[in-house]
Amino acid sequence: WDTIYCELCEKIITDGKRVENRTGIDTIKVPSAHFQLDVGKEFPILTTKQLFIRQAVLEMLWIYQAQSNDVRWLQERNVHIWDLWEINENGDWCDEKTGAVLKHFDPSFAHTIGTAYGYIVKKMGLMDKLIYSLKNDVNDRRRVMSLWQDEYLDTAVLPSCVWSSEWDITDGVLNAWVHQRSCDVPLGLPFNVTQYAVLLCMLAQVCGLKPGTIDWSIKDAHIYVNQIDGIKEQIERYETKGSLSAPTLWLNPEIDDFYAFDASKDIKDIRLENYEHMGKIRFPLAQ
Ligand code: THF
Repeated sequence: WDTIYCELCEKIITDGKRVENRTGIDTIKVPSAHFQLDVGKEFPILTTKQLFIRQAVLEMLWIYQAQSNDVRWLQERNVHIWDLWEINENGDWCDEKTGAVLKHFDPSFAHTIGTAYGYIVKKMGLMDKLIYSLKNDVNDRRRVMSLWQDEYLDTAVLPSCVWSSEWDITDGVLNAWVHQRSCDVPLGLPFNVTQYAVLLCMLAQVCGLKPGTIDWSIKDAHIYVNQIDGIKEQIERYETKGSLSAPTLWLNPEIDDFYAFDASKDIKDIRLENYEHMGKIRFPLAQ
């Protein structure tokens, strides 16, 4: 996964076009990127930088298990990656630096990110439908989980970036196809890939399947211009040291209900074993 990742970064830096966007910090972007990972063979997590697995897994559980849009759920667990998109008491979403109101929402959305991610999963009953199909309709070809629901886009602070996943069973193996409309390659993508790999393994375990492949499709893969130095450092690490051997994911084997995996601060039913990495790289986050 480090190889695929660093090659994508390299491609963005060499072929990418510099563009403006809503955040005010330019990106260099390529319009599309695709790759496939075999989670059954090797657990995908970057080793050329430290990936914060606890935060990544909790964000995934927030969306798919708790099915929440409440940022306090994350904050209570010491995860602060959504703080910049929290609607305040007055219903306002504000610019982190100037305090200017970027968008106003109904105050009933206070402390949430509005109608995106976990809100949609819950509203549409997406997770229950998926699990039912995985357990009861092995040959189903309609397992599309779409977080992109037109009537809910206006009331979302940020419409879901990873917005769809499709789930395939072939010969007892569970495979996923994930689609991302906009991809912050330094910060978002390493989290997202590892999260979906964990989700795939959890679903495989509770549905009596083996974990298989993840195909990942990105539209607009970008690096913010203030992240380029960090990415060059990461590519340099890869070129001089290669990558380290992948860790293994441990899931508590006694759990056979997706909703029973512990989602407290220390996620004790989900653990990485032997995770070696080359240390943190700090990347700025564009609001
Ligand atoms: N906005 C932007 N500009 N990029 C994103 O990746 C992004 N997300 C979520 C919503 N809006 C986004 C937020 N996800 C980190 C990771 C994921 C995030 C936001 C922030 C982050 O800062 N990670 C650091 C360290 C975290 C820590 O120290 O705990 C890292 O080094 O990985 C797309 O999902």
